[in-house]
Amino acid sequence: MAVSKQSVYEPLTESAAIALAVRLRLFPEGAPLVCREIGDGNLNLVFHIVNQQTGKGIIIKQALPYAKVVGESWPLTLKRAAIESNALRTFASYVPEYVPKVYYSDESLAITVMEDLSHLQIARKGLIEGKTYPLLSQHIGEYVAKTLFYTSDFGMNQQEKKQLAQSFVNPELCKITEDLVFTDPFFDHETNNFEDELREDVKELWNNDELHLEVAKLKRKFLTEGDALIHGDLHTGSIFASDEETKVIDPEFAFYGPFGFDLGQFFANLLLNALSRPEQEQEPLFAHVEKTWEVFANVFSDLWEQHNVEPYAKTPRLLQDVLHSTFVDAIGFAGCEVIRRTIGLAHVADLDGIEDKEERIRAKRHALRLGRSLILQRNSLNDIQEIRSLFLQAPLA
Ligand code: SR1
Ligand code: MG
Repeated sequence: MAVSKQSVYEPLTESAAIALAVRLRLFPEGAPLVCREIGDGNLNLVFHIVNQQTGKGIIIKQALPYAKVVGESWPLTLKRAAIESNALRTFASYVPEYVPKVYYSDESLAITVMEDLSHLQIARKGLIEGKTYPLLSQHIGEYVAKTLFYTSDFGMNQQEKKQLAQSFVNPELCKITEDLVFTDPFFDHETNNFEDELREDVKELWNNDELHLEVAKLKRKFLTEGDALIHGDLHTGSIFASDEETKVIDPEFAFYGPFGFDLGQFFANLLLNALSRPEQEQEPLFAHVEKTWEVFANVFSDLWEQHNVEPYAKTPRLLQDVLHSTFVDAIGFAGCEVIRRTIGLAHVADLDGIEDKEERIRAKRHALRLGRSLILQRNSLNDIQEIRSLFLQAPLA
């Protein structure tokens, strides 16, 4: 459907969202429609419109001109809605089974109209309830491998890649990650938010020069390495799942970034969930971290062998070198994500939802030590299974 250029931005209400769906003829004429705003993320409005006769629905997602999590004092570009719909369409060309269908988008209204995934559940919520999603790592490993490979200099025409990268320049959303993931948590910054009981542990991070050096190196990679079109915010709240299906949503942070970033964020959020569980229930999370990496490495390697457009593709050890640096970076990025979700501006319900305060503080202290170990020891890990040992040793680190 064509993108309208005349619309003037205004935040939708539930009735305006229904009127828009009717105007776009997304439902049969006269269908009894109901709408609810269901957005529970940090940034956007999300309208769920359902035809009461058939039960069929759609989602209208609209960007607000500010960050909802903070309020109107934090203005935020509406262009992120176009980045999101374009990223969904681009990813759909490689992994249609793992992204929602986009029916319509309007850059001026900052909306994306897409497939209703309400038969699935946000993976973070399900994991908190103790679900394990047996296919999650198989699906995410494949999703990441294909989206990274096919949008990189190895998988697509290298001139076209530069053009694609240009259309995903996303400075404002990248700045959020640069600040909230890589900078603020490592300094005494006003955006940080943590319990008083953690102050001594947090101060240790603020005063640790070795840690600062390693986070600075990771931040530099995020700032400068344009390997592939990455999702940019691949935490478990950006994934809808069931035991059979997985859909990755919300790529408004998409841009050309480092290969390891999406994997790192996903690993971190699995580990954050493990931190919130009793020891005997952590196994499925470790297994997901390991399987995601194994599937990623296998699928990426197959694509490399079969579809590589780079003349140096067959050079001995090049693939191993790319996989190794992706692995090391992913572990480091995971460490930054674990720390920022514990003491930074945007927390996760996995940890904040631990009701018993003592237990919560213990889990958060564990998280800080795990994050630090992931960052500092990333270069000496030999394989993905060693994340388990880091996790188990972290309380003593
Ligand atoms: C102000 S936005 C806070 C966080 O929410 C998004 O999902 C990103 O993770 C961002 O860092
Ligand atoms: Mg999001």
